[in-house]
Order: sequence, then structure tokens, then C-alpha cells
Amino acid sequence: MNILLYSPDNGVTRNFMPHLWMFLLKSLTPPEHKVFLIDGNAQPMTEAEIAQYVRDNQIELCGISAMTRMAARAYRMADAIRSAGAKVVFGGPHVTEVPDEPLGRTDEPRHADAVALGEADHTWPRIIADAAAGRLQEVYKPVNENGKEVKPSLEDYPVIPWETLDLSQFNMMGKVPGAIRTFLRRFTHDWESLYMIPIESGRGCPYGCDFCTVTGFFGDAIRFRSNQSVVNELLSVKRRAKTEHGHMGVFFIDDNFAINVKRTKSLLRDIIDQDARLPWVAQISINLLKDEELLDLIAASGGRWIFIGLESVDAESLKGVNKGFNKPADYKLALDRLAERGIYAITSFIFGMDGDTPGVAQRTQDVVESWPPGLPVYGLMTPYPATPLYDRLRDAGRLTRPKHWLDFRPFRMAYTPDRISIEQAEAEVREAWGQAYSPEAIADGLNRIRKRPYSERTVMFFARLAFRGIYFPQMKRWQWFHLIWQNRRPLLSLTYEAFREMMKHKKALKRMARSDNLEAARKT
Ligand code: B12
Ligand code: SF4
Repeated sequence: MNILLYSPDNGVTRNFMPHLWMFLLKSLTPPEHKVFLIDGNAQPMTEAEIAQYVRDNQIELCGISAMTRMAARAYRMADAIRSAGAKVVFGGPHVTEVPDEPLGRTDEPRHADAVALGEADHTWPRIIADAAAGRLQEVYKPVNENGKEVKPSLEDYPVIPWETLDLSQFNMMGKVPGAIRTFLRRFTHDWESLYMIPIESGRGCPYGCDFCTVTGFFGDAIRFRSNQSVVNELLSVKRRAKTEHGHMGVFFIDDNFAINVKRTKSLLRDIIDQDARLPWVAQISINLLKDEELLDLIAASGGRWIFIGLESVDAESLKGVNKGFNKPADYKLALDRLAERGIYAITSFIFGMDGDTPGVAQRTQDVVESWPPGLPVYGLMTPYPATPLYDRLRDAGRLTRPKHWLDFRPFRMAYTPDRISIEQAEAEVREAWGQAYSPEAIADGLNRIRKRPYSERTVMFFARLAFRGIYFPQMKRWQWFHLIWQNRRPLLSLTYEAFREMMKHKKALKRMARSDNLEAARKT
């Protein structure tokens, strides 16, 4: 059977990283079936194009996953795929939370032939067998023969063959302007490709923040893969980077990579001992970033960026969403300690919490400016179905758009916070992005780390330009020109520094060659 795994575009950003579920399900597919992968964020397609693709490749079964924000888009694509003759099965967090919706059991038309609820590691082979035999069922639950829910232990985690997979749609070098690519090819030998690879080392988070779907979906029982299987996966990614003269970074997509600090340390030690080091990013909550030994191991094993859900600089707002374990008073110390080791933070903030009042953007910015520079990201509190937040707001009749996902609009609220209007909360997000990514803020951030190595400052500069794009449209060439022009001062200064270093290096090489010649002449 020909199977397509499809991830719809999110309507906001391009993907910098493939979705792991596709590669995981591909690895769990029996070898007699052929699997095609399309990520709509990397390879955008219209409904007509996807239907044609399904016909051209004689796809019989299509698996689609979608976060809540992509649901409407996913449903439209599913309709096109079904009209082209393939069966559609949906999986992932959104349909697990509202399974009746894609099956047409609500007031929404039907978009799926089947849904897979929860973690599908064990159900996917069953779905394929049923589809191949023409007896696809409507709902697949991850339960045993007694109907009891079973969470995959991750002990038998499949091998994802990163070394041989076709990743061309995710090569970020493809998005780099041609002139820069030619320059890099001329002067270096290792910029043929650039990938960010998602790897999971464990699942589950026990913290149960009110707005988050993770505790409900993966459960509060944390499960880990063996250290060795993670190390092997890293080694395979590393080998690929070498053979294709490219660069590969890893995103440990665990929701809380250091949830068990002892185990994280032991994994990082194994990564170091077996030289499976690659530059990596992970999500870790701030309360776990106090342990200096952990921070040393993060740095030594290749950790470069930590994604931290700070959410708010106001302790009361945090308590209101069951995230009181985040202590704003401790943020700076943890971020300083990371920066001392050359590790920077992607700090995520949510506006529109019930405690928020007008001016929240400025208050947050004042605090952020006292930290080492990083990549702040700002969003609005979004009630995802089946979360405690959603249920609370629905029961109180406060949802202004109860099915906001069917009418997805980026950076738009779906309820009225109690101390700030919807319009004001949205304006605060706009202001926060504007302030944090202004040319002045970018220059100031670089200035704050002027004593750090050149490579760190360059990465910070380009990462800031790229992250700005999450909020401000900058897909088009002229938008990039404008951005570069606005930030020309730090760019020129970094370029000049690189040129100076290159000249110094050349001179040193010449000096060495001259002294070698003298030495040789003396000997003859
Ligand atoms: C990595 C990640 C990202 C990455 C990007 C995604 C990527 N390219 O991988 C980044 C950091 C960019 C990101 C951003 C966001 N994310 Co995110 N992200 C994750 C994270 C941490 C891991 C995803 C993952 O790979 N998991 C591991 C795989 C194996 O699990 P899985 O995808 O669920 O797949 C399993 C099952 O669901 C099922 N399955 C999944 N798909 C399918 C399909 C079929 C056909 C079948 C049969 C089965 C199946 O089988 C798999 C194996 O068991 C999850 C949380 C989590 N732990 O999953 C959040 C999560 C998916 N993100 C979430 C959110 C909200 C966001 C943002 C909207 C946050 C924001 N406000 O900006 C943005 C939106 C990004 C965008 N522009 O679209 C929510 C989604 C909730 C929801 N109901 O939609 C999650 C669940 C986290 C949360 N806090 O609740 N995210
Ligand atoms: S700590 Fe993060 S992953 Fe865990 S429940 Fe809270 S927001 Fe979700």
C-alpha cells in the first residue's frame, strides 16, 4: 500500500524543523508498504495539488496530524485527499482532544475516515493492517485487550534512520540567498546543508499547567528511552552531517528535558563520553536550571539554546494558571549562569492571563533587558480544548470564540481576560515583539555580550533576525533587504571583525610558512 504522511502548514511560519511524528510512524510502518512524507510548512501545496499528488502516487492511506491551530487547514486538505480516493486517518493532540469533530459527529462536516487517539506507537501498525485489509475502523485507542490505556514504554523505541532519510525539503540552506551560498561554498567545505533534527529522549510532564495539553495527552508518568538508544541516534545524525559536508543541530523535543535531573546528567555524560556531541536545543523549565553541574554538562555536551516557558514576570499571574513553580525572582540568576557558559535562552511569554493589566509588555521588557540577551517570544493565552483552562473559561461562559481553531487567526484571543481588553492584550503582544526585536534592542543585546566569542555573537545576531519573523512578516526578499538595512551597523561590525580575523589568520599562516622555509634552508 502507498501511504502518505502529511503535516499541514501552520499559516504563520515556515518550518525550521521536521515534525518527528512523521519519521516515527514511518519507522513503525511494516516494510512492505511505501511511505511518502510531505510537510506543508516546508513544501506548501494547494488542495488541488495535494489531490493530484495522491492520484499520481496512488496513495491509498493518508495519515494527517495537526496542532489545534492547524485544524481547519488540515480538514480542508483532508477533504481534497479523500476526494482523490485515499482514506484519511487523523492523529495527534487536536483530534485526541476533540475526536468527534473530524468524524463529523458535531456540527462540522466529516473530514476523516478514522482517528487515532493519544500515542499511536502501538496502534499505527494495526491501522495499516486494517486499512490494507479494507476494514479500517473509526476510532483507534491505545488500549490493551482489557480496554486499559497503555502508554508506550519507549524501551523498544524504533531506529529512525536519519543517515538515509530524504530530508531535502527541510534543508535550511535552501532558504539562504544564492550569493551567500556561493560564498560559503567557496570558502568553506561544510555548508552544503543545514538541518535541525527532532529527537525525543522521553515523554510526559507531571506539572499540569492549566493551559497546556501535555500532561493530559502524555500523562504525568514520565518515560525515558535508554541513554544508549539516544546516543546511537545522535551518532547517526553526526555521521550524516559529516558525509554530506553539512551542519546538523538537534532539538530534544521532550517537554522538560531535565525533568529527572539525575537521568539527564547521566545521558549528557554518555553523550560526552561517546563523543555524540552536536549543537543542541532543549526545553527545560526554569526551576530545574539551578544545578551548576547540570549546566556544565549541558555546555560540555553541545547545549546551545534552552527554550524556557517563563510565561510571565508576575508571580500572581503564574499562580493563576497553576505555574507557581516558576519564580520570577529567580529568573535572572538562572539565565546569567547559562550565559556564562555560552548558553542562551528562548524565553516564552504569554499575555492575556487573568492577572495581566495594561502595560504588561513594557513591564516585561524592563525585566527582559536586565537579563543576558536571548530570543523572547510572545503569545496570547490560548484555551486549547480539553485543558483545565478551556473547561474553566467555557463553564464561566467566557469564551468569545469557543471553536477558535475552525476560524484560526494568529495572535487573536478567544476569550476576554478579566483585567485587560482583548484589543489591549493583542496590542501588548505587538508592542512586546516590536520592542524586543527593534534594531536598537538587537544592537544593545550584542553589546551586552561583546566580550563573548565571535561565533556566539554572530549566531545571536542571525537568530534574532530569524525569530523576529515569527511575528513580523519577512518571507519576501525585499522584507529581508529592509531588515538587513535596518540592522546594518551590527552586521557591518561583525563582517569587519570576521575580515580582520581572517587577515590575522592569513598572516600567521604566512609567518609559519616562512619560518618552515628558513628551517628547511638551514638543514640543507
Ligand atoms: C517540538 C514542538 C514544537 C516545535 C515545532 C514543531 C515541530 N516541527 O516538531 C516548535 C517549538 C516550533 C513548536 C511550536 C509551537 N507549538 Co509545539 N510542540 C512541540 C512538542 C514539544 C513536541 C512535538 C513532538 O514531536 N512530539 C513527539 C511526537 C512523537 O509526539 P506527537 O507529535 O504527539 O505524535 C504522537 C501522537 O500524537 C500520534 N500522532 C501524531 N500525529 C499522528 C498522525 C497520525 C496519522 C497518527 C496515526 C498518529 C499520530 O503518534 C505519535 C506517536 O505516539 C509538543 C509537545 C509534545 N511533547 O508533543 C508541542 C505541542 C505540539 N506544541 C503546541 C503548541 C501550542 C505550539 C505553539 C502553537 C506554541 C505557540 N503558542 O506558539 C507553536 C506553534 C508552531 C507553529 N508555528 O505551528 C501544543 C499543541 C497543542 C494543541 N492541541 O494544538 C503541544 C502539544 C504542546 C503543549 N504545550 O500543549 N512546537
Ligand atoms: S511545564 Fe511545560 S510541558 Fe509541563 S505542563 Fe507546564 S507548560 Fe506543559
